[in-house]
Amino acid sequence: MVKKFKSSYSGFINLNYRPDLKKEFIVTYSVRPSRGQKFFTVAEAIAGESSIGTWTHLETLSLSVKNRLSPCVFVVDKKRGFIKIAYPIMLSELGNLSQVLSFLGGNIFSMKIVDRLRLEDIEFPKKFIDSCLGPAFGIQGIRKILKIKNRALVGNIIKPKVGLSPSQTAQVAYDTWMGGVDVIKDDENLTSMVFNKFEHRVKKVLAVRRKVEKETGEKKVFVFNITGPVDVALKRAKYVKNKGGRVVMVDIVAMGWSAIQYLRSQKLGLILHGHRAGHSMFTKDPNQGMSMLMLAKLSRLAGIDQLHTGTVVGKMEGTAHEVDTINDFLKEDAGEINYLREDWSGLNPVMPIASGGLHPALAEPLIKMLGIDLIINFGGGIHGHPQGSRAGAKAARDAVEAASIGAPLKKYSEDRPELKIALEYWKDVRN
Ligand code: CAP
Ligand code: MG
Repeated sequence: MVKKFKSSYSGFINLNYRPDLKKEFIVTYSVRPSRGQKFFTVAEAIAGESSIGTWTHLETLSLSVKNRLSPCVFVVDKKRGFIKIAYPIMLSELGNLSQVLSFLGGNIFSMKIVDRLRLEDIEFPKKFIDSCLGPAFGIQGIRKILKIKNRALVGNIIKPKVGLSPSQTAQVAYDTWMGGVDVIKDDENLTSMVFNKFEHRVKKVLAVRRKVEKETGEKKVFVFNITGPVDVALKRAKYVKNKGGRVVMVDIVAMGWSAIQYLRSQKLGLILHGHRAGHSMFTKDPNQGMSMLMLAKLSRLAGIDQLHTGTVVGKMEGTAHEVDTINDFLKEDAGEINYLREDWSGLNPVMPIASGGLHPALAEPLIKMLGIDLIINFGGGIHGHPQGSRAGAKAARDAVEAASIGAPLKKYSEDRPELKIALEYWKDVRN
């Protein structure tokens, strides 16, 4: 008689286990089992399916493999709906973020016994962190290029998002830089379009940047969006570097970790700006997908120097606690949701970017909440100023300067007409 088979999803729970970040990943998942499924069974299936197990017994699964590669579920919190699993580092390929995602964010999300699943956090072993390149510039490198020490950086997104020609873009950039902005960027959906070819835009804008730097005596940067197939993106990045540019942008969700790691490995000597457009496809539902903190960790490992993380007060989702936790992590401090503190000392810190629905009055609460290691990006909040982009930029710069030194905004605006107008114009806007 044929004996009844047992799945290879068993033997992975030990609530007395003490994990060791030196040789294990510690992973937190929020879990909601499907109807009729037991929490512990689901927890074990998650551990098994993401490592050495499958739905049935395996004649090929040796004791030696089990001993070396078994994960261990060491926290099962049924009430709050989360589990923690320690995975041996050998289950990963050092330096390969795509593999990490197939491993910890793979099949388990499709299992029928799981109703909702969210990858909340991975605490990485130091050996894995050190196997990744991380940001080439980071916060200090960015500040050094711009020669700005003691204030938040003033950013701008050219608006409209798409539609301007290269010459019009350069003209808007001129006005905005002259008004006092430090960092100007392409929008996420502008790459090389029929009305605005990439190379043409780079030439026009960089010619203007040189002129502005001469006229103002300040350093300025423009963030060119190189998003596309990776060979095209690399060609564009090299073009920017050749023409004297300093920063390129990748839409990280659209391009993926493989592309970002590849671009970073090319040692281009360019700051990498990470736009997170599309992240809400998997971060927005609090019970499903992946947390924004995870996206930030992967970005830092991959080599993003400056990353959009949310504004709290702007037009996009993101609570104060969430944005603060992410920014603290990027800037080095471990956020309080970490169970054991990872050691990221080997990789440069990342500059967080607040963007989306911002106008000058919002610089104050933002800096109070998030500190001055921050790029504050204004799009509509500069180009929508009733007196135009240059005045809008001046108002934004004044507001960021005031907030960076803790000066009351209203008083600061008394002899700064552009700021005064902006405060009045957008006074009822709380996105
Ligand atoms: C902002 C923006 C940014 C988003 C990104 C936009 O423009 O250019 O891409 O804010 O969001 O297209 O909406 P406005 P996040 O300043 O005119 O709103 O940083 O949250 O990823
Ligand atoms: Mg945008």
